[in-house]
Amino acid sequence: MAKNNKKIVPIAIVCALIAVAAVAAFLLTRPSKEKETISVYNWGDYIDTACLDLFEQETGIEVIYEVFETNEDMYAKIAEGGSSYDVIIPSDYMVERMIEEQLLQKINWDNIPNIVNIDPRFLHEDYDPEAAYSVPYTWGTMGILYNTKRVTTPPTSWQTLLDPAYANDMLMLNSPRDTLGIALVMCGHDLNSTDPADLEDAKNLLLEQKPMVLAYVVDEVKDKMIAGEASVALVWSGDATFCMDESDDLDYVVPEEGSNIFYDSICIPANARNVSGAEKFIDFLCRADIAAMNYEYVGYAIPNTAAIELMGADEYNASPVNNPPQEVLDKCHVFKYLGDDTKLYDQIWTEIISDF
Ligand code: N2P
Repeated sequence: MAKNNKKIVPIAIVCALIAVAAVAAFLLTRPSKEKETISVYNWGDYIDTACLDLFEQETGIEVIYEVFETNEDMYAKIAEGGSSYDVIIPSDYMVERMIEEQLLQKINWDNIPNIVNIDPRFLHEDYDPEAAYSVPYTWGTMGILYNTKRVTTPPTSWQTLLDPAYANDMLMLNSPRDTLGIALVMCGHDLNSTDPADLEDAKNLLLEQKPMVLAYVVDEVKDKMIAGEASVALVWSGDATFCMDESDDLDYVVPEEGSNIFYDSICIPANARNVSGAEKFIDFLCRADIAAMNYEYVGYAIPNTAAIELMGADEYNASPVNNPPQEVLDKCHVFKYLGDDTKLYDQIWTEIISDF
């Protein structure tokens, strides 16, 4: 017996080791049960988060969601390379830059059947002439949001933002391209100017304005204007719509000197990890019911004809903020990517907001 037992123990150990190895091999080679995810990088307040929940429920794909405040912040994060997103939403000039720098990938339209819902006049814009890299999401203008109780004569000019009557009562956008673009227009220059003399004028104008600025803000502009903390603000039209829905004391104007018109688009970065998940999400956002739900929450004008029809085109078109008259649109221009001259803008902007 004792002799036999001596043999049985090593056999048992060998069997146990084989079993452990088999279980380990099974665990390592079986298909992963990990949840599929996509990672989305969007502007603040730029989606109805209920849409994210719905997407997760419908597809089982979990959305990892992060926000940015400006194109420049988003670009810096992507260009730096340490991060990987599957879906991003840059504006026109930033789409142009990112295509040029090969930071985006072409979209496989076969996988975005709901693209038929997008009004074709929003495709083939100059920033993506072959309509290869971007799916139109929203669009809008820049203008002045003002409190009608305190600004009793409706403003017509950008000069309102230099009026000492609103000293410490005005909000400006903490966004280099937008704010310098409008300053260029206020000086009578092209909003895409790269002429150092024009930019010097714009800089001086913003430095002159600076002591009168209550704050340079982005998403906080909405709460502040709704709460009546300032009388006038430089805003994007969709934020104006959002605020005007919340307060009867607010109105919006695109000044007569002209302004910027922007197109924000959904793109897939070159280094995306889950392209098929990204395509599903983009197609979901282009669905009429989802685009309509998103519009009701976000407030920005949409290029989705099917969603507009679903909500009622007459009501949608009745908003002069999101459906500006042609004479207003004729005076609005799209920002272009300015190549190396972007550095000049960045330098000036740093000078303006430093020591505020
Ligand atoms: C929403 C940001 C809108 C982006 N908070 C304007 N291009």
